[in-house]
Amino acid sequence: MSQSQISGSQALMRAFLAEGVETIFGYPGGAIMPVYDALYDFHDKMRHILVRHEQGAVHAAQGYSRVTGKTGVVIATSGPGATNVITGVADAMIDSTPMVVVCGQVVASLLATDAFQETDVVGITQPITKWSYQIRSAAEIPWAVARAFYIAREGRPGPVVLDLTKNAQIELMNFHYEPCTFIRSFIPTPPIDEQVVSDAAALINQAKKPFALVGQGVILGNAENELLAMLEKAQIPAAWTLLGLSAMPTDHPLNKGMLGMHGNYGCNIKTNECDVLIAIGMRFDDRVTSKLATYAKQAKIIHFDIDIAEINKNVKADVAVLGNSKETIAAVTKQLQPARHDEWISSFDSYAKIEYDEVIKEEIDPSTPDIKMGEVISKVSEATGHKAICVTDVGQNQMMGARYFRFSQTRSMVTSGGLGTMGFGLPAAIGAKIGAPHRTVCLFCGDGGIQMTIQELGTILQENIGVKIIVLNNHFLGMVRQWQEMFFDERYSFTNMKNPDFVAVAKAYGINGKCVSTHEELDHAIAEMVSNDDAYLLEVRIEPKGMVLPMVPAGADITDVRLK
Ligand SMILES: Cc1ncc(C[n+]2csc(CCOP(=O)(O)OP(=O)(O)O)c2C)c(N)n1
Repeated sequence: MSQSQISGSQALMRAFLAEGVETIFGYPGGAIMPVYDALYDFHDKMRHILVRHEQGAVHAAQGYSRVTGKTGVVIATSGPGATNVITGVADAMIDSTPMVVVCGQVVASLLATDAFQETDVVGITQPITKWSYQIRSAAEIPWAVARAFYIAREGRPGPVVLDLTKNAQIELMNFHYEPCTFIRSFIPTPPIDEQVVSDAAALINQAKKPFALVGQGVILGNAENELLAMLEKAQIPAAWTLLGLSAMPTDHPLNKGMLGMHGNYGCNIKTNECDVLIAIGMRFDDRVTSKLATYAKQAKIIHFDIDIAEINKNVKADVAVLGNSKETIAAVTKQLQPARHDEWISSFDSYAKIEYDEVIKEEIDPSTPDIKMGEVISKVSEATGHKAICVTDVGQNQMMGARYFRFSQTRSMVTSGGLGTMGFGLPAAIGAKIGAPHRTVCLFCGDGGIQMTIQELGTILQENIGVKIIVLNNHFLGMVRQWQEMFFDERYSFTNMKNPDFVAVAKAYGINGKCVSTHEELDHAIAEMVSNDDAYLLEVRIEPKGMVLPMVPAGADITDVRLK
């Protein structure tokens, strides 16, 4: 380590390099200019993506992190730059995405004077970060950055914000970097309790009707193989939360589909029929459980999680297996006896058939001239050999993406789960493509959501990022319209959209595209879209009043599945 003096900004760059940072998403401004000046000298070592809005930087970092498993890095200026990252930081917090966000701040001597572009960033971000810290001197930078990456990454991941005063960026300091490996009283990964492992295995060994509910914790713990080994050894059918999607291939015989409000019929019904419910790296979100008072009351509950705060939060666990999913799943599997539950597993089939006949068949292969969302998504998935990364925005497009895209490899679903942030999709797709440049990245978004961050087409133009943007244009804020139809007497209050010519907008940014409104045009355009690795915007005029079904109404029993 060099002992010669360098500026705080250079120290930040060297700390990033020490943490293995390869990509930074950011946007400059007055209070972060010394950092950008240092970045000028490091641009051949780290790629900086200049976004068009700081919210885009955070969502792009999320997309990057989701597909790579690495910690996303964002730089923004103080004041409005910092407040523009807030939505993304909150999104990363609720979806457990590791991220380090560095915001500029006014010089320390001006703090609390309402100086130009001063905001209380630590105050704003404390409830939505794992750690939020103001750095007031250059000497603190290596320590704070090391700690930031450690906290963001370890245990249940999440965002960290560093509020970096301008004087700290300029001051000289002796650089010495030591990665953080321990913080007193912070136990990111609880040690495995062997007794609990035995208790969990005993419950599963006795089960006649075991059912696994799989969440993102499996992906975050890189435990996909361990999960598969467990499910196969004891022949346990499994279903997925929105963020757990893609942890196991869609066509695996034990994969029974998605849980929750727009999940698969059988998965929701069987939740209240299983005798042992094995929740792995999921947090019993209300979109998954619906009414807690009637949720899986007949079952013994085993809850695997790395975060003790999730245990008994919504659903009381009979056995709580704390620890890293890779290790806990493997430990329990070792004590499992090989088993078969053929009748139980095939009992999902009749529900799958009803759902197929009443919902899926018409959705993916419509008998009417109108294009349907499910049709578009299943055709795009097919055209990519089910190997692409599916990024969604929020709304009907999100639920349809989750239902109809098929997955053959992990880390292939990127979506805003807990926060449900419209505008997430386009920048997240950019980050996903940067993280996985050799994979096809398909974004499905609504005509509403794309307009929340549409300026990121400029980032695609500047960085030449080959994302496939599929705008499912129903001229409505579709999901809200669906609720108005079902629960508000069809009073369509401010949900219809008069839209721009999306293809012309894309063209203005140098992106090729097409607008289609028939099934045949759709087929041709999809083939053209996937024929090369360039960016492409496909606007699909779909039926205006499509519905995402099945649906469990908010707050109803999880078995109250509406097929129409
Ligand atoms: C930032 C933000 N504002 C509002 C909402 C509420 N909301 C959820 S879905 C939705 C409609 C989305 O419409 P569109 O983007 O056209 O997609 P569609 O549902 O038609 O697929 C709205 C307004 C939200 N989730 N996020």
